[in-house]
Amino acid sequence: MKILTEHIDVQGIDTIDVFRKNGGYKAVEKALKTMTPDEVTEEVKKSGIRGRGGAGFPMGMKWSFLAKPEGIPRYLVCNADESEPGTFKDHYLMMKSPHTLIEGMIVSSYALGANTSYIYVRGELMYVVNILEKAIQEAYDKGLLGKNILGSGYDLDLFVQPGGGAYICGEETALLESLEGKRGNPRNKPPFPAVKGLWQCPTVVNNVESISATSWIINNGGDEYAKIGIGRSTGTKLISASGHVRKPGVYEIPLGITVEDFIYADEWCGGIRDGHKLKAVVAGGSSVPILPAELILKTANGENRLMTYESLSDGGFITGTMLGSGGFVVMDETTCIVHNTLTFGRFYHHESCGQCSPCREGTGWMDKVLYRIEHGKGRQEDIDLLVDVAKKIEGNTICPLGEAASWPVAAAIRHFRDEFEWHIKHPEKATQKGAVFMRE
Ligand code: L3W
Ligand code: SF4
Repeated sequence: MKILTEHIDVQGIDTIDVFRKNGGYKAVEKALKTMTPDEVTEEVKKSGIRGRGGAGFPMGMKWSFLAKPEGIPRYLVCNADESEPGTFKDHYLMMKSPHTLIEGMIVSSYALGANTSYIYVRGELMYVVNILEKAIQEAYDKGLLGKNILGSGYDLDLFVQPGGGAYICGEETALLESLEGKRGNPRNKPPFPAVKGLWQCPTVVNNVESISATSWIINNGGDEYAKIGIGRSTGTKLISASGHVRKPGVYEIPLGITVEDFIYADEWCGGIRDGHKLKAVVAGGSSVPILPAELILKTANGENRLMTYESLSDGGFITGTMLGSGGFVVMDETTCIVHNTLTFGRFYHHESCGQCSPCREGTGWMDKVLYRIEHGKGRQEDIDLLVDVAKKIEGNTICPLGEAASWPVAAAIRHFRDEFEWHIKHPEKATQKGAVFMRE
């Protein structure tokens, strides 16, 4: 079942003519000519789709929170600042089929009553900015953007903004600050963007994948979308699979397949690379807790774990994790968990915006302590020190980056404590480069 990627390999799908020949822009015609904005919102609510950027917040509910004061403009902002380590699905979709996102932007902006919308693209992806700008020009030329779209009386201008080149600009309020031309520092919430967003006006911030799915929902109906998936995990999800699998790549899966199938079936990742076995998985991008092989395949009560929001988080952060942004990083037995934790920890230290002390100082502490463990200078008490610092960050910061930094460290120690101890007990094995130690 492919919703977003059905035509992704058709030659020329990045051009408007080929995109239209393959059914593109039908949702714009349907929504703008035959539906009211509220009817479009209703279909999105019925679909049950949850935000695909990482938090999984119900999209229709977010739209219904949008304040609509008289005479104040409203905005739709697409969060295309995809920077989460292990996550590269929005990049893939925009690069291969830019009109899929543009069509979703038109339908969604219409539903929200926005006449100006933005796509904020990760600054490093200038070639994607160029692809989108070319496609947007094509849409203007065909009367799908601009004044009186397809004679419907609805006007929309769509802009692409290259991002500020920092991971934190993907946090929705930092993104809005950056879009306003300021340093990308997250704002305190509430007020949520739905009430005070861009230029202090009501704003919806949605992920690329979420917005792109709205066209299929309008063409086929929210109820049809809700039939795909299981329970509150409806529809399909793009998963970026990387690491030690035989076939890394971006896959569109129906939510609800088993994790085991996703890793081992030929249709998806095709199993672990030859001669190796599964050790651990980071299922939803670097911000979510790592799980060892036995827990990623089965929940704590022995059931098959599914690729759904609920099943992956079953057991909370004791035996579970999160679907997050779908950055599925697979590690085999050659992976050193301490090295991996240090790599992620260093990333968050580098990317912390520095506004709140628990995150600014805590990520630095964790980086330093992890570095010394990895380099043969660790002390036994460092392991509990790391857990303590992680706990002190959690819940005490303005934005989720603090937690994103602390959860993976706490989870790595919870599930692989012996590996941290092994590093501390064997300083003689450290090398100048920071040895990648294996379990003996
Ligand atoms: C109005 C309310 N709106 C919540 C909105 C809120 C936001 C959405 C979800 O973090 C996570 C983070 C990363 N009235 C509302 C309301 N909203 N209550 O709902 O909000 P929230 O706070 O749950 O999450 P968030 O701030 O959006 C996102 C995790 O995702 N993550 C990050 C991935 C990074 C990428 C990337 O690079 N593309 O995806 C991965 O797991 O750690 O926990 O819109 O305004 N009462
Ligand atoms: Fe900045 Fe970290 Fe505070 Fe977020 S948690 S606002 S990244 S210092």
